[in-house]
Order: sequence, then structure tokens, then C-alpha cells
Amino acid sequence: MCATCGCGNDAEHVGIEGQELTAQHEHAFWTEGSSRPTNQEGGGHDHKTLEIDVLSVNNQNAQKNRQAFHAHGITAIQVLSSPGSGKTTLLEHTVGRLQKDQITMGVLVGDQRTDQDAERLRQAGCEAKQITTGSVCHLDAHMVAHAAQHLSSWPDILFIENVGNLICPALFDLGEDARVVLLSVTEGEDKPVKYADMFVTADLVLVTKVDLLPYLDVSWERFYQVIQEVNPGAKILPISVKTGEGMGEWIAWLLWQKERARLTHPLSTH
Ligand SMILES: Nc1nc2c(ncn2[C@@H]2O[C@H](COP(=O)(O)OP(=O)(O)OP(=O)(O)O)[C@@H](O)[C@H]2O)c(=O)[nH]1
Ligand SMILES: [Zn+2]
Ligand SMILES: [Zn+2]
Ligand SMILES: [Zn+2]
Ligand SMILES: [Zn+2]
Repeated sequence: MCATCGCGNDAEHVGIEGQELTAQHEHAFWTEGSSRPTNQEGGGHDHKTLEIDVLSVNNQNAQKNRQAFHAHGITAIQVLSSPGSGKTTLLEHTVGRLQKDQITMGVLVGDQRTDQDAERLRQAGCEAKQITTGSVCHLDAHMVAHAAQHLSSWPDILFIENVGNLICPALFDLGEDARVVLLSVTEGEDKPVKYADMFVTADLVLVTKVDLLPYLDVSWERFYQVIQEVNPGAKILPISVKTGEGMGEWIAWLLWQKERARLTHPLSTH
């Protein structure tokens, strides 16, 4: 929840792969040494505790996710943007590229309703699990742990596609190693200033749909300049799935994240 708007107070209608998350349940993904999903021992809990301090509880859960990801040799990349900026499309086009580099990928994808994005990603050839957030406008670390538990194997890179929303997802650490924020050229170059929290937390900003720039009154340089002013530390790349522009740099960045995670967490198996 965005701490004040109350959008996350009610976790009752959260669905993981079409099953509602009930009040009492197990947390197998966080259990140390759990080799793979299903029927592992884990502590159950009462969701009322989540209301005490949503963000601090989320941070604790994110830390557990991070440890579990590293223990399983998973590099986790969170993908964020407003609705329709091209998150799922980019991931669909990423599957085959990573396969060429012998890297397996999986996706956990959040939407308010429907499993359409997960289905698209399965069609593209990777394992994908849908989280439906119901009345909640963002993913939290707890939902991610439950969805991860449904994976049939641990991928080298796990993408977590958040609900399309430039506001409160910025506040929630999901336990990822890096954050990618997409901004499509049709949204306007003022968005990084207006939705600064989102852009400040990005490790990589992808300016998407640059094939459409000839039809607009804004240049790539202008996007670059505005994003750089808001977050001087972020890497910023232009990308288009239509022309393939930027796809090579995107894949290189992902491979570097994988390598960085391996060097930072030498105990992980990958
Ligand atoms: N011209 C152009 N269109 C694109 C590009 N990438 C995505 N699109 C189109 O943008 C639309 C939305 O793309 P999605 O990938 O569904 O966007 P999303 O960010 O996953 O959307 P939500 O999950 O609903 O937030 C689709 O019609 C895509 O075909 C691109 O590089 N160029
Ligand atoms: Zn909200
Ligand atoms: Zn739980
Ligand atoms: Zn999507
Ligand atoms: Zn929210």
C-alpha cells in the first residue's frame, strides 16, 4: 500500500496462479534449503500482522526473498512502468535472446486482474506465474514469495513484472537485485519529474517504443536529459522491439547483472 492511500490494507483478494491467498498458509519459499516448491515446511502467519507497519514488514519479507533468491542462484530483476509501456512485450522478446546465451528465465507478473500476461509469456517460451492483486495497485514481497513457490525450476534470471503504475510500486522492495523502469516515448518526457520516486529507484531506465519518435515532437536526447537530471546514476537506453534497437545492450546489461550477482554472492550455485 502507498502507506497513506490504503490500497494495500486488504490482502484477501490476492490470487497466485488463480488461487486466492487465504489467511493461514505456509511460506515454503523462505525455508532454508528448500530445493524446489510444494509442500515444504514453513511458518504460517496471520495477515493481520501485515497491517501493523506495511512498509517495514515488506522490507523484512523482501530481505527473506533476497536471501532465498541468492540461495537458489536466481538473479531477480524487477520491471516497472505505467500501464502499456511495453513490459510484457519486452520480456516476450527477451526469452529467445537469453536462450542463445544459455540463460534460463522465468517471470512473475502482477496485474489487477487476468492471467493474460502470464499466458503471453508462456507462449513466448518461458515459465510465467500470474499474481492478481485485486484491489491492490502494486506487488509486495509477500505476494512474490508465494508466486515464486509455484515455479517448477529455479531460473537463472527471474523477472518480476509489477502492476502498471508509476506511483506506489516504487515504495516496495521485492527482494530484487536490480530495478528496470520503462518509459515509452508516447507518455511524454515530463514523467520522470512528475513521478520522481519511480525514476530515482531505477538502476536502468529503458526509453521504449523509440520507433515511434518520428511521429512525435520530442527527441531521444530530451528523454535522456530529463531522466539523467532525476537520476544521474541510472543507466539509460533507447529500445524498440519493432526495430530491435537497443536489444543487444539490454541483453548485455542482463548478463552483467547475472555476473554481478555471481560475484557478490559466491555461495550461490550459478
Ligand atoms: N511501436 C511499438 N509498440 C510497442 C513496443 N513495445 C510494445 N509495444 C506495444 O505497446 C502495447 C503495450 O505493450 P505491453 O507489453 O502489453 O505493455 P505492458 O507494460 O506489459 O502493459 P501492462 O502489463 O498492462 O502494464 C502493445 O500493443 C505492444 O505491441 C515497441 O517497441 N514499439
Ligand atoms: Zn495506492
Ligand atoms: Zn504468506
Ligand atoms: Zn504487462
Ligand atoms: Zn499500491
